[in-house]
Amino acid sequence: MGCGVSALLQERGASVALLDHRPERAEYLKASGIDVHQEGQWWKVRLRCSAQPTDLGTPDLVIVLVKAYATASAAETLRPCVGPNTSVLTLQNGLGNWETLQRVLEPGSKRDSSILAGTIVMGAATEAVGKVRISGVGPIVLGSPTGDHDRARRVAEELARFWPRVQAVEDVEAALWRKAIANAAINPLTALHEVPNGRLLEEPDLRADLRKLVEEAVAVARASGIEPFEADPIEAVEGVCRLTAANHSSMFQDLSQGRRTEIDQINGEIVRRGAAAGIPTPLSEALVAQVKAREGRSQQKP
Ligand code: KPL
Repeated sequence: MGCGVSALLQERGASVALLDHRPERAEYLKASGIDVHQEGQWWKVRLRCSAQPTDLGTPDLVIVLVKAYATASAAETLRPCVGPNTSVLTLQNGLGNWETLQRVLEPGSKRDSSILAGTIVMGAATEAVGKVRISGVGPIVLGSPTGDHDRARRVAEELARFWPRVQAVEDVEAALWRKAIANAAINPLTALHEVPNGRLLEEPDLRADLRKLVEEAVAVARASGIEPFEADPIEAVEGVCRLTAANHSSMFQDLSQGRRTEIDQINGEIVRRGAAAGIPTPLSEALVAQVKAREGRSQQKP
């Protein structure tokens, strides 16, 4: 996602610098650029890239797209890039990312934080280092979880110059939960059964589990004071499956390639928050255990 989003923003005229924690990969991307496959064609984007945050100055906007288990260490790494006029926007999967960024980057601050949060829907798969296939670019929805709505609107306006659809919302927590609920239902099932997202609608057993996972997660959201969906939540998540039918979810890709998954930051968060609110989440809990067991069996790559 980091390579894909950087490449698309740079191609559309933004001045992008990519911060990659792996020095050898940063060097490679700097020298070779990013190859993007989109709508049947490969094209190349060259951009600034470094593993040294001090090489990259203090931009107007830092977008965080690392895996959700790496948010705290990414925040430590990117600290030198955060100047007085910098906003930091997480578009990661999972719950708890903006809180982690705020804890590391602005300890003690509660309101009008420079940390923004949002969601992005984009099908992206890494074919090799610096080679990314993009299969659909959806909107970015963002907002200020601490109430700095002017900042969120300014950033959304600026980002909309380079991204097809950007929406600033005041209730960003609902948007984060909507995405987390879709991920909590789609990702572990597709990863464990090794199917593309659309198959969850075709197999009756998988569809029943999908619905159960949505119900569990929505109950936890409601217990946390969030009403994530205006209409039917199950219909909404099934809509994501339809929209991304041919996609292999990020968790499917991670598990099948022996990488650590975001299960703890997606379903794990829902289980923990459910337990704190007295809401049972048995299916999510079972899938956390199954995904972790599979992670443990495959060779771990960071
Ligand atoms: O965000 C996704 C992911 O794979 O992580 C979805 C929306 C499920 C698309 O595949």
